[in-house]
Amino acid sequence: MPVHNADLAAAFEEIADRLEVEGANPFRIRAYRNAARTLAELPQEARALLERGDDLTRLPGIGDDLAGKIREIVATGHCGLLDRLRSELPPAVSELLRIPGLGPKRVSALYRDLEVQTVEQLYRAARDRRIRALHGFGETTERHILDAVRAHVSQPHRVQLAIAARPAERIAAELRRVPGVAQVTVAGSFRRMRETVGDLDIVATADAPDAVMRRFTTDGEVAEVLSAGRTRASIVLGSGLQVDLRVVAPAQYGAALVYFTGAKAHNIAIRRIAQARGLKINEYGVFHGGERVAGDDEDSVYRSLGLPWIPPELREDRGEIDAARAGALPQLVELADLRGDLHTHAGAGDARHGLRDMALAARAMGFEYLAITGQARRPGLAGGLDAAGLARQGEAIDALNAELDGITLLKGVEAGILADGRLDLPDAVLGRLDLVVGAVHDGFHLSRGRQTERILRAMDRPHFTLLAPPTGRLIEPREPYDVDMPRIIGHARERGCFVEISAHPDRLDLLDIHCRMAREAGVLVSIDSDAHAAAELANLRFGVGQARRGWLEKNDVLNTRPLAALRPLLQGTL
Ligand code: DGT
Ligand code: CA
Ligand code: CA
Repeated sequence: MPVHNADLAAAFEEIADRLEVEGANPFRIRAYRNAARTLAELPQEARALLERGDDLTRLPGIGDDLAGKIREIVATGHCGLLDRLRSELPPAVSELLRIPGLGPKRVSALYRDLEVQTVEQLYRAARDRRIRALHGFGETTERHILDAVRAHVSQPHRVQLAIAARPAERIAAELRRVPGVAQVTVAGSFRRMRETVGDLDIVATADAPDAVMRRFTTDGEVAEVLSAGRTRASIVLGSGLQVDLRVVAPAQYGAALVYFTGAKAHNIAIRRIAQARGLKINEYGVFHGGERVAGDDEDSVYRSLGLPWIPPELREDRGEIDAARAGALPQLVELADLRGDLHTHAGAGDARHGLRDMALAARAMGFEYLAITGQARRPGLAGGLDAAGLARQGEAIDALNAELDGITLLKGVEAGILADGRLDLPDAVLGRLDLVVGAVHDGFHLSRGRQTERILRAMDRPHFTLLAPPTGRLIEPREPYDVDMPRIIGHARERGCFVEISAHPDRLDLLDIHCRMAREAGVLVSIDSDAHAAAELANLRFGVGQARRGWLEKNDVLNTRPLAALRPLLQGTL
């Protein structure tokens, strides 16, 4: 197995962790951490550099000793020092160190005094109240450890975007109120609108950081302050979500924002461009020799690299830099471009609001139309719609449309795609509707071939309009079922039907790469909330984020069409 930079970086991080538990010299520990970082960011493989006979000590933070370790690992796949450290301390130390509140000192005390070697043993020690007696621990610490272990084992390590949005926006708003604070932005994967975030990264500007740091580390939801320096701090909220804050001078805002927005791969790519132009870029600015040439705002940073500003959702090093250079960045769709929502539930089944409430909420969002798409009746579903139920709902919709100005309700249904590709309502019933959303509700275990086939056959039904998230992905806990998306998108194009991004926080599919595929195939994507209550229409912004990550422009999105243009498109599928 060839050794990659990521393997080298992981080995050095583990060495640093273990040295820290052993109480080694802090400079030595830092040297390994810096080297890990250098390796992780290195554009070429260290292995290749060695093969070329390059001198690794020319890399930042790599001295003779570390260069020797890199050579050793590349040549043998092993590191003698790490092997020795592993034999001295339990293998699960690295995992113990990742539990909030457990620094190396505590991990080593727990190991020495209570023989705690694993997370499981840690849990039992805390539960049995053996930790409080240790020197330097106490009852409160023990309780925090117990909570942290529970959070560590029971929670997914990533948090859904919509869930993270609540603390993100609350904390940002509170920091903005601190006197002397000018700008506060939640950067990182949150700003890139990834469907889940590992932690939150906040960048704030202030001439003096003290007040904003204090406000941050004393936030009402803090369970643990992991670190608190002069300009940077990390906290863990009661929910287990970690939040990092970085306070910079107003003139460094742009550079810090670019850096902490990432993604890391994007940062590495733009650093390479900077190097080629004889510039140095970091979180403080862009420099030419000793002179600072950019960094006040993001625009100046990109301009100094000869690029236009790149929207955060595109910053994944997936072609955005070439597109920027060529002046070919997409004009990304915005929430304000949406004219309606084509997949919502009201007035039937598990919907929590009546048709009128939903219609008024949609109108208040500035929408022109709203499709009501209750679920068709099926075994095990309470309140599903049959032909008679749909007819009654159709009459109620006609009455509301006659009464309400400024919003038009469309008649739809969410039909289940059966195992053989039929839909769970007869064609004669579906034909009376404005649109039919097809969804897979069961049979997630089918093979990739059969799953794909059943969806293709369903799309062939005469009244099929819009395919609800065909990956059936629930971010947690259900794994995606395997389908052949290129085939499905190709078929949608032949058939003239559409695919959906569900803005529902649990779903957020299509995946961004499939959005891009749909765009390239000319298949329109509908961004829908799947709302079961009026307030859930607000989730559409996360669907728009997903569309933007998939490079979609206004014209690529079905429900940016005004009603007059939408109707013939829907008709075309009936
Ligand atoms: P997450 O938290 O896993 O959802 O993903 P991010 O992208 O928020 O990653 P995070 O929180 O580790 O770091 C925030 C940003 O900081 C990241 O997007 C880019 C930047 N960053 C972090 N570590 C490095 C690094 O080692 N090198 C470079 N160039 N940038 C980094
Ligand atoms: Ca993050
Ligand atoms: Ca972070």
